[in-house]
Amino acid sequence: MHRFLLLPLAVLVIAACGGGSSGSGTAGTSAPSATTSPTPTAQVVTIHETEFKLDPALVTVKAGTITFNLMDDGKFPHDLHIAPKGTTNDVGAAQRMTAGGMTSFTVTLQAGTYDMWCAVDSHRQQGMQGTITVT
Ligand SMILES: [Cu+2]
Repeated sequence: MHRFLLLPLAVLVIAACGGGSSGSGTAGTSAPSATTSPTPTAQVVTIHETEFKLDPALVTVKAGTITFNLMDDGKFPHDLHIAPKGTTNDVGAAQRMTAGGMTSFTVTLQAGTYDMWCAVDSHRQQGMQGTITVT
């Protein structure tokens, strides 16, 4: 009965050097300017917002970079959000406008169907929503 147990001592020295990786915060950089494929034409979509609808409510564009020009033709503040259909995962959003104001934002969309809506108060439920079809 010669139990001979060797217990190798594994000494793990974990040198944790702090700092270094500072996680970049939320989205903020909206300039993926490294695309080499030439964009044929810059697409611009103008949407008029009133109480309570988007005009036009149906937009069709080609995949790529699209600039949305928004005009608040109503009496209330309005904005615009874009997300893949059925979700609220914004891929683009505009600042809130005041009555009579305008704003614009640029978004890159892949082929698919997207919802767009005004996120002010319950404007979406009141009709300020539409569909973007990207081909
Ligand atoms: Cu609105």
